[in-house]
Amino acid sequence: MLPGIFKQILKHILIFSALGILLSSCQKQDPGHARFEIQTNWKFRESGDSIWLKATVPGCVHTDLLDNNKIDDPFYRLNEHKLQWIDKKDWEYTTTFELSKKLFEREVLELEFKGLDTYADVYLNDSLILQADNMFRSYRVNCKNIIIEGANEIRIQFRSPIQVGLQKYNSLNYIIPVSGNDLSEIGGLGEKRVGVFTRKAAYHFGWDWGPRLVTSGIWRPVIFSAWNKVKIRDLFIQDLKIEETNANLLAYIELEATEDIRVELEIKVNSNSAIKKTVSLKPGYNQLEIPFSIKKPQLWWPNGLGDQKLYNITLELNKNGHLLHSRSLKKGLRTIKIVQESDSVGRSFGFEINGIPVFAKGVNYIPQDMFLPRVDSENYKTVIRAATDANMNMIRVWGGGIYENDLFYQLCDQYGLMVWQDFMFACSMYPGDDAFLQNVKEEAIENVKRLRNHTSIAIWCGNNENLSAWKNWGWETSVKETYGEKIANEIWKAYEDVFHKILPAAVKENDPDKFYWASSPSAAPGVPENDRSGDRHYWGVWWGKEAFEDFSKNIPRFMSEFGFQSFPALSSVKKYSLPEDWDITSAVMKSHQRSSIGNVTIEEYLLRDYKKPKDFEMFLYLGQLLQARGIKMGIEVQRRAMPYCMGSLYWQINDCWPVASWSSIDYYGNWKALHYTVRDAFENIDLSFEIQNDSLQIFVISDSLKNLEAELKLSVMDFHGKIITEKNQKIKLEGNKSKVYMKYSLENLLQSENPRKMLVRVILRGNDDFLIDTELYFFMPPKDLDLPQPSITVDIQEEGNKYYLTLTTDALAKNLYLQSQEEGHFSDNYFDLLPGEKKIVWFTGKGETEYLDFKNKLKIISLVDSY
Ligand code: BMA
Repeated sequence: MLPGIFKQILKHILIFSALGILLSSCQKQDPGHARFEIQTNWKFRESGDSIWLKATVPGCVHTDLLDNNKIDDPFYRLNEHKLQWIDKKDWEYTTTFELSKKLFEREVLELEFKGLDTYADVYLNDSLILQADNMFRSYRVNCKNIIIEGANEIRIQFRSPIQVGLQKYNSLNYIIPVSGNDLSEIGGLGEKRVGVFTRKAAYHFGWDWGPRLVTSGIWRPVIFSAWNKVKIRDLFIQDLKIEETNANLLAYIELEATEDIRVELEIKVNSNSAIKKTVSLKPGYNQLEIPFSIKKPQLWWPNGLGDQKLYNITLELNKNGHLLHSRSLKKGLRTIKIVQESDSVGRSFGFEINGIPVFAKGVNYIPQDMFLPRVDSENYKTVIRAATDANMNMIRVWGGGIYENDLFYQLCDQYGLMVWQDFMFACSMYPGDDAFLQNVKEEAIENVKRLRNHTSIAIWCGNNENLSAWKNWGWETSVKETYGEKIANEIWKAYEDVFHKILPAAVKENDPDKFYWASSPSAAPGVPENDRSGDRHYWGVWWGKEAFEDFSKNIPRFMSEFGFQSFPALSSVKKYSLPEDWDITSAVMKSHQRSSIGNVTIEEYLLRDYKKPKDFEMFLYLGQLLQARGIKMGIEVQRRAMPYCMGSLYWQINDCWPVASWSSIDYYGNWKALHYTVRDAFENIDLSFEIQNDSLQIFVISDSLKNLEAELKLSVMDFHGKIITEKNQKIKLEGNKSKVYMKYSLENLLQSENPRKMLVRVILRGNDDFLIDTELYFFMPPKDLDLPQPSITVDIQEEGNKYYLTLTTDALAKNLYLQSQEEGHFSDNYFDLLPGEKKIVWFTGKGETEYLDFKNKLKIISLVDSY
């Protein structure tokens, strides 16, 4: 990521020019409507201070303090711990903006606060116009009577979410159970976990991959609008029936008018008129339902199964040939169904798109930064592209973060990533008083309405692990023991009110075709997880210290979480630490590790499969290989088990600060070994091995919808490429299926050779000789392999901002690891290279790189160099 200050400048330039385009197009088209973002002249101070400092809006207190050199980088070394005073204070933001006579004379003048974090009293020209208390909601205020022509002042007072939380915490005569992810001790609050009282991103209070940095601020834009006559408040396109010949759609339109008015309404699809009619509007809110259709629709498919066709749909309101207001959106056409069928075991759980059962391949997603406003469009593109580049078709927006920005979902629509969308509740029980429930209801309705047009939204889910915590982690029992049945019932009632009433109603009323699932994981609403029905989070690997091989004993109907940690590579570790910190027991490394069992667990698993690394850098390298090895096993076990299991979402794709975590991409956007491995494990047609009764079973898992004529070629060879045995077989590869196509006893394959020195290579080719996949099997875990020291050669060609590397070796180079001193991305890394093979990898630099510099500083090692 760019350093904060540069990013802010760049962002302003971009937003400014985007705004310019927006305003000029608005002026041409909708002369009655004007809209601008109030972005300039913002100042902030701690409440009561006399000095105002320059502020960035959207932004937050921590980044403003950082930009004013009042604090050090919160992510560096142990700085987080020194910054805990910030969340105990109240903060104030202010700006002035000019209103021209022309705008002032419009009939309706409004201010919209897209995101206030969190307890905010908003004053316009010294009048209190809003009291906000939910970061996930936006607030619109009609300010016609308060706003003036000329200079106007906005002032926003943010109350400390910690102080408000403490008041709420202390006012209850029992403690609401909350997981230890709320890092109250770091915040100096001891056991008082106050995060649940505030509708604010839970991860701000700490998580087992995140720091505790409870910020405040204006995190999304402040918009001023002035308009006359009529405004489109909402447009929702509901699918009525999508068939090959026709898509029947229904436009739900919400309009606000200032007078009795007849307008000509037109819906256009890709600029062509789909329907036109004249409607009469009354002053105030008007709701219309207008059916229309698209002939011979081109369908939208998830990544890997087809194109992501999106239609531009525009609603225009005209009067006597003049455009009054318009709104556009992009929409894909597809059917989506969650299939839950009872069978001899339990009840299935899987997604069906356009009538086809689709195995969900994907990942869990957390917010990309502790300080949300600095996540820019490049960061969004990087993470969504990384997901689809790794052959994923689903991403889960996890409930301890935020309902993401529109851009996130636009990219998911565009790239074919289905979204499993949690509501923002995680690992806690919550208050159930009327004000809290009402707040949640408004939040749910607003976010469902904001996101429902996105083709990518595949499922709404009430919460993350709240049900498991209550029923399976002993919370219900301990509340009953401590406070009695009555309090336990009260807490459970709050659960039922939110997850079994308010949220499903918000989905049913506003996004009626979408499926609502009360909790992830669960077997059914109110029924905790198991392997027979519903979705599951399996944490026996990692938390239970179970072997990676145990993934095969824990196959659910849909795996929505499982994971294993690693550290980022040394180049990333260097950015937040000093050489003296490079030891997993150092204070800095322990602080950038938030899992209570963290570093020792990595070490313990590592020594099960790998030899002891010779130094810290090699520990980081092996740790990444270990993570990749484990998660690959999990993914492949789950894919092989289709259609019993119909989804595999590992935990987690990204980080919100530099840390050791379960992520496959580190905070700086660098792929760990896991992300490269996931790309292979999620391939549409994937070779996969399973040992059963001392036999090697060769599966091909195909997500392709077509059957194929193909050929399997198996070779047993030593690490110098000498082939011992070869077996070929022509196969009819069945589409959308996982099946064993070859099976040999290990004895038969090995003959009497030494298993430490042998491997099996299987190649899958299409009939036209087209290479589909290659997979290697080793008879022993990496620590027991008798690896030769390979001599690796590399030829480097420069082309534009890329370097093409051609790699060869004289003996097996296991987990060949390319490192550049320059920031950039290798197209492949951590792969096994066999003698006789030629591997081409390209490096795309983030900045300018000199050829000689790149060449001289390129470092290549392999597993044998790590101990
Ligand atoms: C699951 C997630 C997160 C957590 C992760 C790793 O419980 O839902 O809450 O970070 O496991 O422990």
